[in-house]
Amino acid sequence: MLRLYDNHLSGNGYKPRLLLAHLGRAYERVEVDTLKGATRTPEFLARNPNGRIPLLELEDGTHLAESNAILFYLAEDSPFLPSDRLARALTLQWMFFEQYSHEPFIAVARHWIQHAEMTESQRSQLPDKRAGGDAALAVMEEHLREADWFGGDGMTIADIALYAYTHVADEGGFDLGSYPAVGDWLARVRERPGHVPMEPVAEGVIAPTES
Ligand SMILES: N[C@@H](CCC(=O)N[C@@H](CS)C(=O)NCC(=O)O)C(=O)O
Repeated sequence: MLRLYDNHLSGNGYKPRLLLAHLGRAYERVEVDTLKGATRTPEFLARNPNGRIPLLELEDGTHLAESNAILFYLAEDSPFLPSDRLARALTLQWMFFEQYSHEPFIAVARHWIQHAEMTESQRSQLPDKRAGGDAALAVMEEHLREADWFGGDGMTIADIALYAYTHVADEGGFDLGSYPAVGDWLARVRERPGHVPMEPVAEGVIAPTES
């Protein structure tokens, strides 16, 4: 059985949780206390030298890190990864956008505000995080004025990657009301049959659900 090392507060961890729910695949979920350094122990570093969740352990014991690589692996042969060459590349385009232009601003601002005591240095960087996050949301808004989804004609792993931290962007101080097309897209993702919310998160073996 697949095993997912995860943390219940993590949007990066939520990405594979949401895809696995849509695929109706059973897996074992292991909660890792990232705030207490549990990703930096010798045992965890032996599984992922980069010391981060999410981490997928395959049936043969191989480990796969990086949330979007995990999505790509799991989505093979499913409608969430288009077979058309250009649509596949556009799906990757938006997933790289998520990692470089979106997550470092929106997820980090949320993390600082919600889950940790902010340092002086973090407080001084917050305006730049806000500006970067708003720039990413504006790019998404522009795309969604013309298209329903990112990457393909239907929902793809690019939508899952972008949904994870966009739907909680308000927790990072972002005003989603300024991005109406993003709001409509969030509702489309949320209303898709088989959707699971980010929280609460079950422990142990997660049984397949209808998709
Ligand atoms: N680029 C990575 C980022 C993963 C990441 O930042 N994970 C955080 C939780 S969201 C983590 O494990 N932090 C604990 C640590 O750095 O020790 C991905 O997309 O999976």
